[in-house]
Parts: sequence; C-alpha cells; structure tokens
Amino acid sequence: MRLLALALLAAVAPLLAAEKPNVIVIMADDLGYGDVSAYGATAFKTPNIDRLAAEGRRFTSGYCSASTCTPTRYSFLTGSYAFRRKGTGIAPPNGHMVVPPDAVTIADLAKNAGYRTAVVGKWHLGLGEEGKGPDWNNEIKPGPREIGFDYNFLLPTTNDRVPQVYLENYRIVGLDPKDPLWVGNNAPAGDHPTGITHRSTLRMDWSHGHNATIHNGISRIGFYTGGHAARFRDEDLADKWAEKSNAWIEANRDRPFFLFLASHDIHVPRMPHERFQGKTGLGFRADSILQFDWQVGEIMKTLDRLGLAEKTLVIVCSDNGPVMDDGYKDFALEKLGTHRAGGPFRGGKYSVFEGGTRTPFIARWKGKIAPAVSDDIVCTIDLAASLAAITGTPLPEGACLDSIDVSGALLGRPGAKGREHLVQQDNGGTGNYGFRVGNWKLVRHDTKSARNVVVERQLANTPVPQFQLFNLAKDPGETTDVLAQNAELAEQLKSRLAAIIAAGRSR
Ligand code: NG6
Ligand code: CA
Repeated sequence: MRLLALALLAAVAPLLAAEKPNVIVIMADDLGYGDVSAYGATAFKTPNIDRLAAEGRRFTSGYCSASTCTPTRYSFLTGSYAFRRKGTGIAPPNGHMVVPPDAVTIADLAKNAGYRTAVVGKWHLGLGEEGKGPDWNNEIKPGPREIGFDYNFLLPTTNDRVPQVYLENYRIVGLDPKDPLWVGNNAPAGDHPTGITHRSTLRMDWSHGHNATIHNGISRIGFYTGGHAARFRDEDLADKWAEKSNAWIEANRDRPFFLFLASHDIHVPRMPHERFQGKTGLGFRADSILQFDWQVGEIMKTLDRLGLAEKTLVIVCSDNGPVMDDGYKDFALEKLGTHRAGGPFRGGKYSVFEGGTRTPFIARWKGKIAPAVSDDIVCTIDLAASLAAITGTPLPEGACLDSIDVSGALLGRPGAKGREHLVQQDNGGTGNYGFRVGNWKLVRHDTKSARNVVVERQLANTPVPQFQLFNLAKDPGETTDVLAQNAELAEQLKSRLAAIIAAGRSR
C-alpha cells in the first residue's frame, strides 16, 4: 500500500512541480521604458535582459502602479492601490513599516502555496512599529518576516537615505555593540560633518536635498552615527544582491520558491562598481543600467547551472519611470546624448503620464511561455493575484483589492487578455492620477500649478489643466489633449475613476 502510494506520488510529483514554478521578480529602481536595448535603447546594450525578452514575453504595456518607489512596492506586495492607504508615500529613514502585518501579501500567497520566500535588495517600506520605527541596535520588527518572507537581506530604505547597512532577518549585519547605530532627522551635534559643512570633500556633489550625513564620500538624506563596522560601500551593493540571491536560490533549489530581488540600480546615488564605471560613456546612470543587466545575468546563470530555467517564472520590471537629476550632480542629463530613458513616453518618475509608470516588463518561463511581444496591459500590482492563480492557491475575498489575475496574459495563453483598465498614481496624497482604459488615457491633476510644475519638470515648467484626455493608440507620447473633442467619453472616464477610488477596491 505504502509502496503504491509512493509510486503514485512519484508519478504525480513532477506534474505538480511543473505546475508550480519557482517565481523570481527582479525589480529595478527608476529604470525607464527606453533604458534597455530590448525596448529600443541603442546607446548601450543590455544583453542579459535582451536574452530574457527574446526567450519570453515582452510587454509593451507593462506598468508599475506608481511613479515613486514606496507606493509601487506597497502595491506589488499587497495587491492593493497605495492611494487607498495613507502613509504609503516615499518612506523616510526612520519610517515605520507601511505594510500592515495583517495584510495578505504576495509572499503570504506564495507561502500558502507551499513556497519558501525571500526578499533581497532595497526595501524602502519602513520597519518597526508605528510611532516607533526601527530599533536599529536590537531586533527590528515588524518587517518582511511579519508579512510572509522567510528570509530577508536588505538595504533598509533607499541608498540616498541613511543608514548604509544591511538588514538580515531581524538584525543589522556586523553591528558592533560598542559602536551603536543612531539614525535621526537632525544633526546629532553642532560639529557633525555634513554635505553642507564638508561639501568640498564630497566624491559626488549634491544638487538638491542629500546634504546631511556623509558616508563613503557621499552625503545623504538624514543623519547617522555609529555602526561603522556594519557600513557598506555603495559600489558593492549589486554584487551583494547577486551573491545573496544566488546563495538562497541554491539552498532552496529542491522546493518551490518565491524570490523578490529588489535591485537598487539605477537609483541615486548612482555609484556602480568600479568595473562598470565609464563603460557606457554616458555617465554613471547608464553604467548602473549595465550593472543591473549584469545582476539579471547572474541570476540566469544560476538558474541554468541548477537546471531551474524551465521550472522558474522570471519577471523583470521597474518600480517607476526614469529621472535624470534626482539630487546628485552625476550629469545624467548632460551625458544623455540621444538616449531616451522614457522611450516614446511623456513624463517620468513623479509623473502620472505614461513615462512615470510604463516600464520594461518581461516574463520568461522557458518551455512554458512562447517567445512573443504582447500589448496586453499588465501591472506589478497584478502579480499577487496572478501568482495565486498560477500556483493554485486561493485568493481571500478581502485581500489584494486591486490585483487582477493576468496569468493568462503573462503566460501567453491563447485568447487570454490583460487588464481592461489601470489606475496610475504618483507618490500619493496629491489627487493626481492616470487612468488608462483600453487605449484611452485620462490624466487628472487635482493639485494646482505649483505641484504641476514639479510633475512636469522633466519637460517644460508649464502648469497642466485638471483633466486631459489622450488617445494612446495614435498619441503614445500624450502630446495632444483631445478632451474637448471627446467630452462625453471624458465624463464617463472621470466618473469611472472616481467610482474606483470611492469603491475601495477594483477586483
Ligand atoms: C525624493 C528625493 C529623491 C529620491 C526620492 C525617492 C529629494 C530632493 N528628493 O524625496 O532623491 O530619494 O525621494 O525615490 O530629497 S524613490 O525611487 O525611492 O521613490
Ligand atoms: Ca524608484
């Protein structure tokens, strides 16, 4: 009897394994639609991403849900639009965790499906309890482990914010108790060296903000002291993400696993490893893209070496669109040449125009996904419901309120479609939205001209009207507002957007 059961199990197991792929989501930071050669970049090449695109499904309407980091990551993890929850904007150095521990996350869903789960890279979703924030010298919780991740190896915020240390599970790595880490919003002492007082000593000058504590010759947002033995070099981040991801994949090679690899490239301060510096001739922004591409390649090599390429769904995406000067004088704009980071799209980071959220989006599962280019609308917010569908785990009714199962579109199932509509937001709290329905795009800017100048700063410093309508099929660059000619349609879209916001869910 037992033998028969074992034999049956042995026969079924490969089937189950084939149906339950490992899932790796590699999210770049501030990588624009036009920043990789598979999406039209010609000034440099991204061979590893291009290979993934050639072997998988490359989406031309792939999105992240917001045009800044924290809200996109919040939405990716929770499957809910970030504008539904206060306090999900760009997280400060001492910010508390913005994902409530009782939320059902993509990591929880993976765990329910029997997966091992990990997050490696940039977190930037806050840590610790509300009202307290991270307790840097002790156990730091709640954090990723409270929302479904078995393992984490992280940069706590974003690297232009303090502190430059790694968080492995609950602890800062290599912290010497005799040199405690202190993080704050104000200078700890009158003589604390900053980017203002010691500006001439900096390796990379700041252009706005980023003028507080100096580490590795770069001044940051926020102040810190101590933890010297734990501090990393900016140049080594990408190597560390690749090392930790590969080790975790290898350790979990025999079970289904879910890995969220959140690279810091190509966020400021752009300080790629010495071996990438100067490689493109377009400055450190483009050099950092080569470094990101290298990381993707390292993960692919590991999958190939372990024979996992045909058992693993790999998604490559970004957390928001491109930005040139984001606070440091790295001359990204001056050295740009003919490169167009946003591809054909208008706007970029901080914007609700397409360039803010329409980003590279590639799905590869060797042997399962037929190589193709798809214009289906898919978004990082959909990965939760799609993972639940692919792994056959139920999605609780009250969870992942805006996550749509687009697994058919991701896998290229015949007849399957992506989303019908998508709400895009900026950092939140502004009332600025993009609303795409089919090929129509309603742009809503509730904030007045001052804010609009910020939104538009990558183009011209001109205010924009509250509502605009674009036909993306004819005008992907959102250059011609056709609201007046389509007044009735515009009214319908306005009410539909308002209804989705008011309903508290769209799934
Ligand atoms: C902004 C920072 C910018 C960047 C951004 C977050 C200033 C003037 N600007 O407030 O440099 O850190 O926050 O970027 O400080 S994100 O990709 O993590 O959302
Ligand atoms: Ca970002």
